[in-house]
Amino acid sequence: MSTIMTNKITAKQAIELEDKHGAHNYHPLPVVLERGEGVYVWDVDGKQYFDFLAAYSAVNQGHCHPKIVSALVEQAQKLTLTSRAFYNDSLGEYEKFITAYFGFDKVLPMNTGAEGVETALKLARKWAYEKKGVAENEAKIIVCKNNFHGRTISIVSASNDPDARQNFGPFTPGIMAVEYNNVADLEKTLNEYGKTSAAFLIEPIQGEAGVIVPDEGYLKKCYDLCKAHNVLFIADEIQSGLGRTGKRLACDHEGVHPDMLILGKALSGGTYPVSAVLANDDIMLCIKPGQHGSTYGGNPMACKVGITALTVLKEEKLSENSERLGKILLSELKAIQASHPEIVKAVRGKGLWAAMVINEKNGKTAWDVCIDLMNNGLLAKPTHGDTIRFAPPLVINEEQLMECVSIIRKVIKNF
Ligand code: IF1
Repeated sequence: MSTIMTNKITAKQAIELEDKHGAHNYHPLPVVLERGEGVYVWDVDGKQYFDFLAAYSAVNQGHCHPKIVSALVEQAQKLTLTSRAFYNDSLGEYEKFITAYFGFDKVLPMNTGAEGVETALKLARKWAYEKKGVAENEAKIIVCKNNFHGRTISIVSASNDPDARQNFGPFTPGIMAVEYNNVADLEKTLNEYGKTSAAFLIEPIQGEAGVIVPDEGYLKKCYDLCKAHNVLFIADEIQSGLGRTGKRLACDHEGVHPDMLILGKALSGGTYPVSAVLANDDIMLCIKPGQHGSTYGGNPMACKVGITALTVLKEEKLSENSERLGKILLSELKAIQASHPEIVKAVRGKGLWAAMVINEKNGKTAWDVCIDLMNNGLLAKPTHGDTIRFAPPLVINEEQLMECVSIIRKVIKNF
């Protein structure tokens, strides 16, 4: 029988092509994916994996969610992009929907998370000069150490990660950093710089730093301090939001309603770059026509996909599922730590978002654990060398979760 010639690429070919023709700005796990559905992905050889990274929480609704994909496909055959030079029939509907969903007067639609963060910083500065009365070019932005807010020059200007900053200077001025989960440090900084500070930008849980969950009440105390100093509290919920921590937003755990909310990633269910900044009129209307924008910002595709992704989140009760199964995940990971304390240094998490810190043992690292996990059908990736983040799609069910826990237990046991 003649072999059926397919133009299907092999894993080796795919990796070689990327190595030869692509920038080397990543070091991916050696797996070449071809298809995704729900909690599963398949590689080019047909091997199935649990995706325990969910594209860093962009596919909370599961890979290729049928409702989100059909919203994308339907709009793609109608009208994909008008630019904001003209109105279209989708943007107003989306703006009404998302501002009602999160309780803000207005939204400024962008595309990537970093653009959302940059937009929030520009809004905060504008507000500081035009509403708070800070002297021109004096406005300060306060961030937290070990933050991750994206890769643009102003955002890495706020980073203390050498890899993010090395040889990308000179950096944007007017940014100060305080210790995360340390109210006194923020209080000290606000007492000294509060008068010229525009905003405090924070991840309610620090993702890239390794799922760092602050003490109960930390967010609320920071919010109250910001209010006392007339400084805007900006929540970067690009990764922590949209059900990941077991609530609609991580801020919801403490009943904090931020002055500005930044969303991205799962705002499209992983089908299209969609980000958003939400705020009330006193902040949002500081930006006038022609003072900010983006070619694709608020395009009809993003609007239809955004409405559907948020609807799926609510209709399928994904935050509730994340809360319930997250408790099981955390207790199971802590049980694995208890059985192998020499390998597992720490376990942290909230909702379906956890991190396991690995003790390097005879030269084997978290990366090696991820390779073993991959060989056992579960994909996860380390951050900062020794920490493995676990973040499955929020559509996972208890049976699938327990199967993943047994894979993790088996790999740690054999480590
Ligand atoms: C990469 C990290 C996670 C984010 C928060 C803004 C952004 C991100 C809290 C910017 C993006 C992504 C970037 C992606 C990997 C991933 C990541 F490892 F880089 F740090 F999730 F932790 N705020 N995070 O987490 O959003 O511009 O990327 O849409 O750079 O490899 P973006």
